[in-house]
Amino acid sequence: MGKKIRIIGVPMDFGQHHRGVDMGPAALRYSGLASELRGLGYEVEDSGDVLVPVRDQGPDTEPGPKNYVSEITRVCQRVYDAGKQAIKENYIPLFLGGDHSIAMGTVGGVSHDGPTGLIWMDAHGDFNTSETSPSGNVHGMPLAALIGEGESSLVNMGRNGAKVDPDQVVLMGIRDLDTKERNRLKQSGITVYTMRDIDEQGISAVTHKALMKFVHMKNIHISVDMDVMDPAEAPGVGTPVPGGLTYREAHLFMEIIADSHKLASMDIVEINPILDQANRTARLAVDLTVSALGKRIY
Ligand code: B3U
Ligand code: MN
Ligand code: MN
Repeated sequence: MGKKIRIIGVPMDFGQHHRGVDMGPAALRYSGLASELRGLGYEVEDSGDVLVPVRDQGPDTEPGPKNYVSEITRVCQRVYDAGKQAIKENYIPLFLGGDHSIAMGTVGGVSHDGPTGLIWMDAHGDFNTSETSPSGNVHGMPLAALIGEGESSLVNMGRNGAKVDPDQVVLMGIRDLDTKERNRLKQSGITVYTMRDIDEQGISAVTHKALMKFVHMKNIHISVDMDVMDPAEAPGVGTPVPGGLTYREAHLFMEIIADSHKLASMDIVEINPILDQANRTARLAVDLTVSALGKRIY
C-alpha cells in the first residue's frame, strides 16, 4: 500500500432533508485533517471538492417531493471517476461527505479495477430501495444499490450492476432498521454486527471477525457514517440514534483496521456542522481517521 493520500471532498446534501451536511468537507479540513495525516508521514494531496450543484430547495427540513436521484447520480459519477483515478495512481483516496449517498460513487470507483472488501459503519442499514424506503431519502439506500438492488440509475452508475458482492460486505454498529429494510438485509448474505453484538462480544472480537472475512482480499474500504457513534460523542449528524459506539470503541476499531494493512480507501460522511457543538464531530472524525491510517500511542 502506498504512503500517498488524496483527499476528495464531496459536499453533497441531496440524499436527505437536513441542509448543512454539504459543509462536512470544510469542517474536516478546518479540523486539521491534512496536517495530521502529514504528521504520520504520508504525502497528502487535497484535490479539492467534486463539483456539486447547489440545491434549489429552501431551508432545512423542508421535505418536498423530490429525492434528487438524477442529481445524485450525476455527482456520484464524478466521485466514481475520482476514486478510480486515485486508486490507479496509487493513492489512498479519502472521501469527505456529504451524505452517505456519495458511497455509491466511492465504493464503485475504488473497486473499478479490482474487488474491495467493504466495512460499512452506521447506525442504519442504508439498505432501502425506493420501494421500501419510508422517507424516500437516497442516503438510506446506497448499500442496497452497491449490491445491485434499487433504482437502475443508481445501480448502474459508473459501471453496470453490483459493485460489491454481499459476501464482501460487513455492516457494523447498526441499531435502527426499517421493517422491510430489515427483512431484505436478513436475506442479503451481508454480515451484520449490531450494537448488541458489539456489546456482548466486544469491539475487538467483532472487528477481528469482520477482518477474517477479508483474509483473501488485498483491499478494504471503510465507509464511516458518523452516526455510528453515540450522539453524546458525535452530535453533529442529521439522524442521531442513541446507543452508539463510544470514543474508545471506535478508536480500537480503527487501530485494528490499521494493523491489517489493508485499508485502501475510506469515506467519512454525514457530518453536519450546523447541528454540531463547536465542530466536535469533525474533530472526532479526524482523530478516528488518523487512527485508521496508523497513528499509534506507543
Ligand atoms: N432508514 C431510514 C433512516 C435513515 C437511513 N439513513 C439515515 N437515516 N441516515 C431511511 O430514511 O431510509
Ligand atoms: Mn449511512
Ligand atoms: Mn446512518
